[in-house]
Amino acid sequence: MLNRRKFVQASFLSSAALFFNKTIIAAGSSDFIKNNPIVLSTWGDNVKANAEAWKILSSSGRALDAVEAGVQIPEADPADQSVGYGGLPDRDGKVTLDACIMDENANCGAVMFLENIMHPIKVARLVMEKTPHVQLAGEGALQFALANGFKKENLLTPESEKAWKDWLKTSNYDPTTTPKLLEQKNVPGQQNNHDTIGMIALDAAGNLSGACTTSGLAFKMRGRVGDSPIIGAGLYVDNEVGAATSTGVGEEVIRICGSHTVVELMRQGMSPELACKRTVERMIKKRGSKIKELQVGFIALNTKGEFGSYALQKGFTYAVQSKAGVKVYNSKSIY
Ligand code: SD4
Repeated sequence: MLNRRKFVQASFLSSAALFFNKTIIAAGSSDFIKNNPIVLSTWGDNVKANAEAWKILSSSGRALDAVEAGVQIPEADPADQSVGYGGLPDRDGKVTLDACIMDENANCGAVMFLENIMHPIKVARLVMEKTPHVQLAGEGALQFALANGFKKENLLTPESEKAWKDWLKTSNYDPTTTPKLLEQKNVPGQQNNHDTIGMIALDAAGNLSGACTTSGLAFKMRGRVGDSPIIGAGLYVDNEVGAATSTGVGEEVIRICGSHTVVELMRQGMSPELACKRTVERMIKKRGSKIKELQVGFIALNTKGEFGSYALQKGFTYAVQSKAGVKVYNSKSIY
């Protein structure tokens, strides 16, 4: 039987839930409001990817299926020159892809330095589900994909080939020239670029998952692998705490196990935004002026559906979709 106090508490929670369009989850003796389902992705342009994930999340589907489906939108989009088909190539003119996926039970899979496969995230999921391993790289990853029915495709679009040929004129490799930074610096011709997608989601059942996929830094050395396919660096999920993912110069994220660090700071009680901020501050503490010109951004989500972000530089945006609707946020930043 509900006593009056509990009843008043319960009716407040119901009306608050109606008002905020959120779900009440009974958690033992105390009730709390849980903002689920919800999905967020690095970069505002990825509202389209979130919308794909939302189709699954809003019909009580699994976060794992949602993130896998969502990130395939930029993977297949030739206009997105940072992910999948149409991605800017390495300095030898080859598009090489990195991706990883992680579920609520710490199952995870990744592919890196993979060529000619449109949807590396699907291969990463198969690595997770069909092999005893977590990561497959290069030729081995390609063989595994082909053995599982994937078809080889040319991922270098005429636009990306032209960008590479333009770059060859100077061959000046500078990791600060990621598309978003060029956009911030108003370099002509780069305004419509998107960036690596990291997507994290909490489903109606209260489970978290994440996916991250990229063509990596443009004109990188052949064989270079960034943070995006590395569990703990570009993505981390712990169903007891939360999930985090990153974008930007992967070398800097790897050095501090970025996404894992964000999750561990949330475990200590920090909000998602504060955990991202402390992680970015740690990078600065370790690297100081060496990273002053670089961009790195983190987004994070906890088990209650609270979310936040932080970046090194201005200009990092992220997209969120929940029952409350679709929104793009400008991240706070250090510089
Ligand atoms: C990488 N983190 O390969 C990726 C690239 C990226 O914005 O996110 N660019 O290092």
